Formats: sequence, C-alpha cells, structure tokens
Amino acid sequence: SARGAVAAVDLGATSGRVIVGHVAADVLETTTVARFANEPVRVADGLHWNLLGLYGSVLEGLRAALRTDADIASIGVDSWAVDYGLISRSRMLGEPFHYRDERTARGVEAVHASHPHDALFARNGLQFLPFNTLYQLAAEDRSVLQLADHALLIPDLIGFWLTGQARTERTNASTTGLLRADTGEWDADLAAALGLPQHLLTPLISPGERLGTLTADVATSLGAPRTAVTAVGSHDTASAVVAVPMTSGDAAYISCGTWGLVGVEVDRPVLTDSAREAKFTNEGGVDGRVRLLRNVMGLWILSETVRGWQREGHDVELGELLAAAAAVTAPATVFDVDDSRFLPPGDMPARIVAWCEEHGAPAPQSRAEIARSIIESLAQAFADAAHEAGRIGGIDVRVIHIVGGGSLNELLCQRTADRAGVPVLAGPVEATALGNILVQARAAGILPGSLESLRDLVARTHTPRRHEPHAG
Ligand code: LFR
Repeated sequence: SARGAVAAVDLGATSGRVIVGHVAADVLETTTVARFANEPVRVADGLHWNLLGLYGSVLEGLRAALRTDADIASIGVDSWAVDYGLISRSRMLGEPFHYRDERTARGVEAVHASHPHDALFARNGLQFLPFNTLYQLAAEDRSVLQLADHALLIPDLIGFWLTGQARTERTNASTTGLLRADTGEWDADLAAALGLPQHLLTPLISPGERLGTLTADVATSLGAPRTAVTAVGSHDTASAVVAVPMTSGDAAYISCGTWGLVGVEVDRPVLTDSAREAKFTNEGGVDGRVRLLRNVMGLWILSETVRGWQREGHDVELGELLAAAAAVTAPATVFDVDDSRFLPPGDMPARIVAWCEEHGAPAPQSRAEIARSIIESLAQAFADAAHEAGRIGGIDVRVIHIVGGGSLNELLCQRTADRAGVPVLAGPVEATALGNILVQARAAGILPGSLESLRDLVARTHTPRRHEPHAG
C-alpha cells in the first residue's frame, strides 16, 4: 500500500516547528526536525512579528527535513490567524503587526461606525475579536495601504516566498472578517464599503490544492528538488480540528495552546442571534466543514504570568508550579478569563487581583494559588463554552477532546472534565501538525477518504488519555 513522507511547518504564537510525517494506511509517525522561538518585538510604532527571522528558521527547518528524508512529497504551512504582511511588487512593506498590538482599537471604532457587530456577524459569522483582519486593515496607515498590491496572511506570505504564488487559503481567510459565511467567497461589497482596495485580497485556494512548487532559488538554497507546496488548513485551529480523534457525533473539542478554541464541528454556519450573543464564531474548516467555536483566552494568561515572574528574577518552572497548584486545598476564585484586560501583554497577576477586587471575590495570594485560580477559571470557561457550543450547534455533548499543548496539562484536563461533568479525552499534543500532515498525505494520494477516516487513523495511532469527571 501507499506510503510517503510530507513536511509540516507549524507556526504558533510562541514557537514554530517543522515536523516530518511518515504516513500509510495504518501509520502516522512524526519526527520534529526543528523547533524555534517566535518572539514578538516592540518598536516605536507598535508590537510586531519578526517574520523575516521566522522565515529564516522555516528554511533552516526545511533544510533539516530534506536532509532526513530526501523523498518528501510535499510541504504545507499553517500558523495563527488574522495577521498579514503587505506586499508591493514582492517586497514586504514592514514587519507584520502582532494581533495583540493596541492599534486595532482605532480600526474597531472606524469599522463599527458604519458596520456594527451584529451587521458584520450576519455577513461573516465571526465572534467580535478586536484583532480580526478587517479591523487591522482599517487601522493601517492609508498611504502604506495605497502602495500595497496584496495583503497576505502569514502562511500565505510564507507560501508566496516559497513558490512565488499569491493566494489566500480559505480556512484562514474565514478569520479575516472579509469572507462571506454563506458563500465562502470574498465579501467584495464589505471591502469596498470600508475603503479597502479589492486587489489586496488574492484568489482563494482550498486545503488539499497545490499552491505551487518551490521556486528555483528556494530549491537551490535548500539543496532540494522543486518540491510541491500544498495548501492545508493553514489556520492552525483548522488543522488541529482535522486531527481531533472524534469517533462519535457527540463530541466537543478544545484546541488549547495560547488560545483555547472551544467548539463543535457543524455542516453549515449558525448565524442566529443566540450564536452571536453567546460570542460564537463560524470559521471555515477543511472539506467545507464549519468550526462553530468560541475563542477563550487560553494558556496565554498562565504563560504570560510565568514570563512576568521570570522577568522579575523569580526562578519559576512550569511543571513545579502546576504541581504546587494541584496541591492547593483552599477554594480558588474563578475569574472571567475573557475579560478584555487580559488580552495585551503585561502584569497578569495584578490584573487578576484587580478583577477580584472589583467583583468582591477573594484574590489569590501565593504563586501556587494564582496558578490554581487561572486553571480553575480556564476549566470553567472551557466547560461552559463546550456545552454552549453543543446547545447552539445542536449536539448533545457527551465527551470533550482537548488537543494541543494544553492536553499535557493534566490538572487543566481533569478540572475541565469535573466542571463539565463529561469525560475529557486528552491528546494528541501535536494535533495541528498532524492535521497539516494528514491533509497533505491525502492530497498526495497516500491516504484515501473523508475527515472521519483521517480522524480514525489519529485515534488508532495516538490513543487519548481519559479523564473521568469527579464531583466537587
Ligand atoms: C490560535 C489562533 C486562533 C486565533 C488566534 C489569533 O493559534 O489561530 O484560532 O483566533 O490564534 O490568530
């Protein structure tokens, strides 16, 4: 039977990796050939990604991949959503902004003046998030925007540098706010009404389609043949959902890393008032599925807390901190993790204390108590969003899958099960890369079939860890 290798480039908000997947009908094996930090940089005009640095790391990772496996059939790229680089005749006009940069507030004001959120939701089906691409574009310097030929989302920008082809992959396009939820095509009327030049938006491409092949220059620099580059679910969450080992129709999923993306998979967008009021989003999935989910703040709050302590010179290690948090016996305050004060980088413990004071709740004191309070608050938000997703999507949720980095956090998984009252199935940790690999392998003819058969392969090769719910 068919067997082959593909390379997945997966860029997260704190780190990136290049992973080679070996795939056959009963095989899904991965080797991480490169792992590198992704560190945003603040300069005079705001918070940016160091995209050229990241691209350099991607090339180095691909070199390592091609050294291990000369016969890699294809390359696929995914990353976080919404952010973009402006391109003028193949030149990038400055480093892309980070979605946590505060300039987006200006864009929200400008867009909502003519298109309030409920009017937008009817078109694009998205939860209000102040960093969605349309708000960022509305906050751009108009003279810079005038110079641009295209706005390319991060994976598409890397795909453009690798192949010379300028396309926008559909799952990630669905996070821009400029794609119609009903047709899945660009909302040209909305772009025009917001004064955004049509040519910024490049032709759409679907997961599984071939973007192109490595340019001669890139191939030479990698010492490789002109390998194919395949479009995958280039929104990392879309790839992660492909690899959630859901084997029944009663599952919710949580893709948990920097964010906790909590939802269910449905066949068509849910554009009702109740979906909008419950802060749900309809993002595009692979094979035309819809990811009905809510963005919950995620491990960002915990990792930014730990980073803050480390900056202050404290010797804090995550594993030890979580062990201490698990041992806390005093009841922990559950705070609202989705309060917008937790979005920008900064002093998280101080913000948690301020939240508690404003709400007349006891504030956690020690580092262990703070960590426990964060975990309990995330678990509660996850449990609530999973059941609400089921209610809105018409699914009776009997099991919750947690994939991504958060699946390694046993306390978080257990407390989510406890608070949701249903079992949590944890893993795989590298769901995003697996989803990227699976879609490429299917496009290369190595694997047949439906998303269900791809998920079945994940379930057979990456058995999840089961957490039964306990009362109290
Ligand atoms: C997760 C993610 C979320 C998106 C956020 C910002 O990595 O892609 O789905 O809302 O990052 O892009």
